[in-house]
Amino acid sequence: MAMQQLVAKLLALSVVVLVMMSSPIAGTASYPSLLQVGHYRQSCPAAESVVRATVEGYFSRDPTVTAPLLRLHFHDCFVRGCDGSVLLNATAASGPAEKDAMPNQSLDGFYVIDAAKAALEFKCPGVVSCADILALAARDAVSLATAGNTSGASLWEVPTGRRDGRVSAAAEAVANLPSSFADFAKLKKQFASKGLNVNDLAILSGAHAIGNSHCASFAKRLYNFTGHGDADPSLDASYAAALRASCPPRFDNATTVEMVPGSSTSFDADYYKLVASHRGLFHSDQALLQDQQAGAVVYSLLTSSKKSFLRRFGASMVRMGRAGVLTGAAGEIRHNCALLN
Ligand code: HEM
Ligand SMILES: *[C@@H]1O[C@H](CO)[C@@H](O)[C@H](O)[C@H]1NC(C)=O
Ligand SMILES: *[C@@H]1O[C@H](CO)[C@@H](O)[C@H](O)[C@H]1NC(C)=O
Ligand SMILES: *[C@@H]1O[C@H](CO)[C@@H](O)[C@H](O)[C@H]1NC(C)=O
Ligand SMILES: *[C@@H]1O[C@H](CO)[C@@H](O)[C@H](O)[C@H]1NC(C)=O
Ligand SMILES: CC(=O)N[C@H]1CO[C@H](CO)[C@@H](O)[C@@H]1O
Repeated sequence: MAMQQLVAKLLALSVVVLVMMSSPIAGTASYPSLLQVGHYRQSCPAAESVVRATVEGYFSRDPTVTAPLLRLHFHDCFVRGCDGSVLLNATAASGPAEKDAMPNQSLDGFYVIDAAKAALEFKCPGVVSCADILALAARDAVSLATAGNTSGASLWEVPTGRRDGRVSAAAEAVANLPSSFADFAKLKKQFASKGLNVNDLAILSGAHAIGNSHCASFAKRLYNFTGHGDADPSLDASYAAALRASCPPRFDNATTVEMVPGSSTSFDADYYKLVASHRGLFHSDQALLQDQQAGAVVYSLLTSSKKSFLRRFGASMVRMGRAGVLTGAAGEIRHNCALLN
């Protein structure tokens, strides 16, 4: 009898210990992980393959689709957490939405998310969140853009289970999205506020290996950096001259340049070669060299394998994807990513 009581007590105690171990510890900087890989395994087994097939369909016709999809997830996560708020349209009641804000001027790829959502609403209505579709589409698009990875393998696993937010405000996008003219200290602070460290900042900046930029995002560096008709001293002089040729003083608003000349649709670590040679397109890219730790990441990526860069990029993307997520009963699962239910 006494033995049985002891066993029962020990069992009860171990349950308590297990519960304590699995609950997030207050006061640590780590974010509670309520997302999990395979969240839709029971509720919508086709969720990931539908997103993948949708992205593949667009990618096979136009490989430039990767960059906007990757950037959309970033802009989603940095404003109110990864809650799909970047996808919401403004309404008379809400006022201007995130996508109406200046930093969002050049966002694209919404049609891919909408297509994936429509396919998923057909298969499993009301189950898969827009926020998760953004995270999955970013992963799939980057995987497809990895030259030499035609096997179609996914580069990293995406924890899912995000729910969609019900608020989207232009002013919050302006306040939370980093400026391309920011210095290191400001970038570090903005990333830290999303639970991301200096390593994440340096690795995620590698997203600028793909895509394009409008002249307006860096023209000040070429002509009037400090307001005295000067160029940004952190920009290589001959590269500045080449950029001035693409973006003359009265540039056309629609003109874009490749982030990485000649390689803007292939995802690799070439971006770091540019930064190391003072040819990062934005002041914020070049600002990585203002910090010893971030600079060390830049230099380490000049010699490390592409495989190792991709592994590190995936790990930082997973951390970014946890920022401020809504889970459990919070938020909703939108039926149309642009509209509240
Ligand atoms: C470190 C702070 C960052 C700043 C200041 C920044 C700023 C910018 C700016 C100004 C553009 C060009 C927009 C335009 O003029 O068309 C751009 C493009 C882009 N950004 Fe960033 N970004 C940052 C971090 C990131 C991160 C973390 C990601 C993703 C993980 C990302 C992904 C992209 C992509 C893929 C493009 C190209 C978009 C396209 O071609 O459509 N950026 N970024
Ligand atoms: C959201 O806004 C965009 C751009 O104005 C528009 O093309 C789209 O049809 C809108 N979506 C919905 C569901 O109203
Ligand atoms: C292709 O993707 C797999 C992950 O599924 C990765 O292990 C491999 O290194 C990638 N290949 C290249 C060349 O990047
Ligand atoms: C350069 O910047 C200064 C200060 O912001 C501004 O007054 C001046 O008009 C600018 N010059 C040009 C050519 O844009
Ligand atoms: C370019 O954009 C600026 C700022 O948004 C605007 O004031 C200007 O009218 C635009 N120029 C053209 C030619 O569209
Ligand atoms: C994609 C999108 O909605 N872009 C908008 C970003 O904000 C500017 C205004 O600052 C709008 O003109 C764009 O339509």
